[in-house]
Amino acid sequence: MAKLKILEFPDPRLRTKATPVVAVDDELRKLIGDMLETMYAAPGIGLAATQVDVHQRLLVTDVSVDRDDPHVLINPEILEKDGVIATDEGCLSVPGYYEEVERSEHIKVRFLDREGVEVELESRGLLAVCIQHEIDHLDGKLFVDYLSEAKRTRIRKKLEKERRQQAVV
Ligand code: GNR
Ligand code: NI
Repeated sequence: MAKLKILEFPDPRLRTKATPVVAVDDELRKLIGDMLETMYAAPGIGLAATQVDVHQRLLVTDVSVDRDDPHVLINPEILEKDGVIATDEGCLSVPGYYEEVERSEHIKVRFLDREGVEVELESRGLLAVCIQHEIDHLDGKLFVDYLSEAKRTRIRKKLEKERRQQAVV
């Protein structure tokens, strides 16, 4: 397995709309292993392929306290959503910033698992939030897009400045 590099806002590649996975094969399973390793090392509770510059509809998540309950969702589709939940969200592609975002509290999602078997999953709370956050990545959307333009610009400028300072060290 290998740890992958995570793209950071405002990298334009994060705005790519991912296309469906066409084959659940060993090459894809290698990518899944690398994404899980990258998510656990970060550490994060989810990671979308978009964040590692692979523009296919694939995400991984693990919201368990013990970090031993991974979910792999290939070509996810939200079938039903209801309720509202507000969560302080963070993102590995927007390091260091946490802001409240409202999403559906309960979702039903259909996807292929890592064996290519079609699965339906009902989730609520943090897992539902995380899956919605990751599907947004696959559509080129970031949690900062739900904030005011002023907040988004402030975050972008701070991250750009940090990156400039890293470049000269
Ligand atoms: O690690 C993460 N934490 C998190 C917290 C609240 C809502 C969503 C998330 S996802 C984030 C990892 C990430 O950036 N996934 O794309
Ligand atoms: Ni994210």
